[in-house]
Amino acid sequence: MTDELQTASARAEALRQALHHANYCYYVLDQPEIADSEYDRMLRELSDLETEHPQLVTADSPTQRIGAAPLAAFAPHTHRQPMLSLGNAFNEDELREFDEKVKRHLAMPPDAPIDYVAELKIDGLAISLTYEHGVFKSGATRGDGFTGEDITANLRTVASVPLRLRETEGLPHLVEVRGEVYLEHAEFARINAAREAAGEPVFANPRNAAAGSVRQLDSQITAQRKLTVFLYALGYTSSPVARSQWELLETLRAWGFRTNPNVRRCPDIDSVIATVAEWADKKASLPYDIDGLVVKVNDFGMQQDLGAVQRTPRWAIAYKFPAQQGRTKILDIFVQVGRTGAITPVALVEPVTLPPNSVVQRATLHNQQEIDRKDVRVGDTVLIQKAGDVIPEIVQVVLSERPEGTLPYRLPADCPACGTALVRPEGEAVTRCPNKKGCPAQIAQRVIHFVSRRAMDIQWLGDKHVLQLMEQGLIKDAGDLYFLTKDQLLPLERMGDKLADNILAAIAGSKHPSLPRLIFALGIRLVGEHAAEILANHYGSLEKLQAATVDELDAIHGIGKTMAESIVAFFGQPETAELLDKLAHAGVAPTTGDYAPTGDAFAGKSFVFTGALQTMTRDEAEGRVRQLGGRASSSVSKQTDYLVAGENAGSKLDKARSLGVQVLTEDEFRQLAASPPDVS
Ligand code: 0OX
Repeated sequence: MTDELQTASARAEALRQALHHANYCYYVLDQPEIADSEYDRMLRELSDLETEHPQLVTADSPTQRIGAAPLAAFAPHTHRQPMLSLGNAFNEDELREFDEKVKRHLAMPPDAPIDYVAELKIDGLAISLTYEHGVFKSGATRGDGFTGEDITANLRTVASVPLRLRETEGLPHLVEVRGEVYLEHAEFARINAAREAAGEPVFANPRNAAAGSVRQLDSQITAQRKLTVFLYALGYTSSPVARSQWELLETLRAWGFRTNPNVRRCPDIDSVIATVAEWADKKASLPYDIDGLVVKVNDFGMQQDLGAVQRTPRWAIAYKFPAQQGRTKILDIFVQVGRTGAITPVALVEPVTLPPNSVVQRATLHNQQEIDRKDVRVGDTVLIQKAGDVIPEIVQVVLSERPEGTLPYRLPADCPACGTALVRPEGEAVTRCPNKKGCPAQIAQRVIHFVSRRAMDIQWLGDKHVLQLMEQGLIKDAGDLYFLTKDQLLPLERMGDKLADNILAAIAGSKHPSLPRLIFALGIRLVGEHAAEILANHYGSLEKLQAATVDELDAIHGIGKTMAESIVAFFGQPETAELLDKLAHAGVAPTTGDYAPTGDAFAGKSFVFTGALQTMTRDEAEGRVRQLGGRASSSVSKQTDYLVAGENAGSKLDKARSLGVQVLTEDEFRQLAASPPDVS
């Protein structure tokens, strides 16, 4: 090893340790010790070192959380020790019965107290994490308890999954740790808002969203969702770890795992029942969903004696809260076509009031897989549930009340709006209408999206107007809006002289949106407002974005392969060219603002930024370079013209100096970018 490499290697290890510790303080202890900016700076320095010396990348490096290349399918993962499932108790009596059985089995007197641990039952997805010599090796779903799916790449992106355990005495060299991956309410709402904006079907509840996120073949998508984990059990261990559940939770915490703080040691079943009653009221104040409590016999010796029946332990039980459910009947099932062609089946039900006071008439059925899983049929009596402000969903069919002659429901083979054969790409849950160009439902939804407040914000023009304009053949895409005349508007229903004027003025007034709004308004599949912002910052103009390749887009932080492919496919469609042509002819052009190129003073010049900038983000600085016609690159080479060194610049600065690259301070860069000299 050269001296330089040795220094870099030591520095990388110091950075990894500091980052692991910062992560532990933030996610496990909930007591951050350093500022986010300091964390970002260290992560960037480590990433720079690894770019320069790829041999320094380790599996447990905090830089490895960003997501890997998409998979074709999940590999099976056999659990070293099967994952258990829980029996249920629905009321106090059933909890007491459980307590009595425990004592009978242990040959204890009926009035002897048992020491229990009561944990919240997190409504997420059960996972198993395997660590070898303290390093995260693999992560899997439960599957059938024996074999699950290998979701290592996805779990690696979850910030609260430790990539390396804290050094503690007695850490087994091989250990499986079990827990739950879930989404907090705020993140669930953010994901759904973004999906709605990007033309994707929304998730019905946080659990489905967590499952959909963790079972993603593209881990870069998982990385964009802030999933969280709580750990609560062990699978296989190469050496014994604890003598009780209480001790185990303490040990897991010491190893660096996040455990739920709302856990209580209950000296007898009365104390368990009091705890359960307490949480029935308090659960609404939690930032995540729980569907009950898990009650466990604390002592591992007793657990061993009690054993399990068909993978269901006798030493634990899930107490389930009564859900806010109602019974109703399915009157019909129809499908909605989204603007990206996604087909969502929706059940029309007999109106039913769910406590406290919401009347439900429709429930999402998600997709064909979900319909098959629950075997929902028209005519069925069903249990329907609405949690918080999420979309109501069908929990299960009451089979005993199924009338004769019902048939399994199958999504139509053809699009109800245009008759085109629907497709479902292998491995995907969503069925789509592929007729992007001609499907009136998709086109109408695209125009409605284009007009909407967060896109081009064309006021006065309602969804019903858009549908009428389409039906009458007055518009074929959003571009046609700019060529409408008052005479064409006046005959529409719910139209008047003043309204027609207002609409035309609103359309004309929308011609100069910001670039992110325009990109968002185009309705590219998977591109929501946030991605539109990133793309606008990166490319500075629609023309440059249009010319981007999949590899180039994929390399942008926050974009990812799947979105990159969707963007390139969008600009490759003839109907996109037609739309952009119409928009250009109508004079629709983004405001010059912060995005469009404003000069060519940096033309042909290549910039690299390193270290922490103080007065702007790296994105902003790189955006400014592009605005002036230059290129921003991430690694220093002989081709680099300028290296801009922020605070604590590391190895790139040394390299730039050794190659004779001109080094600028942040201040000098600002001056150059504000009034660029003649760069000849
Ligand atoms: C939860 C949860 C689930 C694991 C092995 C037998 C008992 N959803 O929060 N399961 C368990 O324990 C099972 N504990 C939990 N807290």
